[in-house]
Amino acid sequence: MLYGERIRVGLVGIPSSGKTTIFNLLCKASAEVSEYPFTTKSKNQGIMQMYEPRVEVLSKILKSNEVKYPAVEIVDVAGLIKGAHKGEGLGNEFLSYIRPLDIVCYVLRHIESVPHIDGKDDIKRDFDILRYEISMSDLEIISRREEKLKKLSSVGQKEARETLKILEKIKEQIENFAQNAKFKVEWESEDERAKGEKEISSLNLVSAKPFFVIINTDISTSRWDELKNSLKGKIEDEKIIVCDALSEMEIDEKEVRNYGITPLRELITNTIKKIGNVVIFFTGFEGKELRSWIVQKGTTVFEAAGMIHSDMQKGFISAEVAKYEEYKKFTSDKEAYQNGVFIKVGKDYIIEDGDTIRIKFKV
Ligand SMILES: Nc1nc2c(ncn2[C@@H]2O[C@H](COP(=O)(O)OP(=O)(O)OP(=O)(O)O)[C@@H](O)[C@H]2O)c(=O)[nH]1
Ligand SMILES: [Mg+2]
Repeated sequence: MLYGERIRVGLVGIPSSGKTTIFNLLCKASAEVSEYPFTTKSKNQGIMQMYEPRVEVLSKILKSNEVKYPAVEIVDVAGLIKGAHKGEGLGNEFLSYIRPLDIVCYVLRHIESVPHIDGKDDIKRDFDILRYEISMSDLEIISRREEKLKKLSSVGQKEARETLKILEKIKEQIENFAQNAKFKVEWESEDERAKGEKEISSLNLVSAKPFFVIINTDISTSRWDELKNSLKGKIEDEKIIVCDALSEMEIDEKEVRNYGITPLRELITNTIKKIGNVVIFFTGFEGKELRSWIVQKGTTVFEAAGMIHSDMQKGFISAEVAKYEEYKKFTSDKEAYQNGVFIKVGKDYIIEDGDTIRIKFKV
C-alpha cells in the first residue's frame, strides 16, 4: 500500500464525545464545538503534521528551503447513535465520508462535565453501539452487491457465483467485528484472497478498516488506566489512547509533558505508524524542498518511484539510499555523500523507515 504524502483517518463516535475538539486540537482548526449533541452536521476536514523530529534534523543537514512533514488527513463527522441505521439521529449516511479513508479512529468518552446522550458514560457500551451500527451499514452495502450478483449468477455467470461465496465469508467477519471488534477472513487460496480483498476495498467496508480508539476524558490522569481497562479483552492495549483533548487545547504542546502526559499528536502518530504498518521515507537535495512519504512495510523503491512520479518509475535506473542513523552524523549533505553514506540500490530494494532516497531515472 502506498499512502503518499498523507494517510487518511476518520473520527467516528457518539455525539459529544469530543470528536471536533480532537479535530481542532490536532489540525489547529476552529470548527464549532458545543455541549449539545449533533453540533457537527456534515464534516470537517483538516491536516495534522505527524510528530516526526527526524524532519528537523534532516532539514538542517540539507539546508532545505521548504519542508513537508508526513501528514495525517483527519475527517470529523456527525455523531452516530443507537438506531442510526434506521435513521435515528442524523442516520448513518455520513459514514460515506469515512468509507474512502485508510484508518478509523473510534472516539469514546468519559466526560463527567458534559451530559451523555444516553444519560450515563459507558465506554464499552458506546463502543459496542458504534460497531453494531457500522456493521449494519456495511451489511446493507453487501446486500446490494449480492442482489446484483444473484441476477448474474441466475443467467449462468460462474464468477458471480464465486463472488457470492466470498461475500459470505466477508459477512461472517462483519458479524465478528460487531461482536468482537475483529475482522479477519481465512482465505482458502491466494486467488480467493486477491478477489476477496478487492471486494472489501471496492465496497469500502468500514468494519474491515484498521482502527484505534481514543478515550477522551476530563477525569484525573491517575484514573486513566481504569478507563483503559474497561476495554480489556476487547482490543489490544497498543490500540487505545487516553487523552483530555479540551485541556490539551489550553496549553502549548511543549508544556503538555510537564503534566506527565504525552501530547495527543505524538500518541496518534505512533499509533497510526503501528497499525497502518507504516514506513516513512524522505526525498530532497541540498537547498531544495524536503518531502516526507508514507508507504507500507515491504514497499520497494521501484513502487515508491511510481508513487512520486510516473516518469520516475518508467525511466527508473537506480536509487541511492542513506540510512537515517548514519546520515544524521553529518552536518552537510556533501560531507555525508563524500563519506559514502549514500548506497546504490536496485529496483527491488525494500524501503526502511527513515531512509533518504534519491532516484536516478531518464525521461
Ligand atoms: N472537560 C472536557 N470536555 C471536553 C473534552 N472533549 C470535549 N469536551 C466538551 O464536550 C463537548 C462536546 O465536544 P465536541 O468536540 O463538540 O464533541 P463532538 O463529538 O464533536 O460532538 P458532535 O459534533 O455533536 O457529534 C464540548 O462542550 C467540549 O468542550 C475533554 O477532553 N475534556
Ligand atoms: Mg463535532
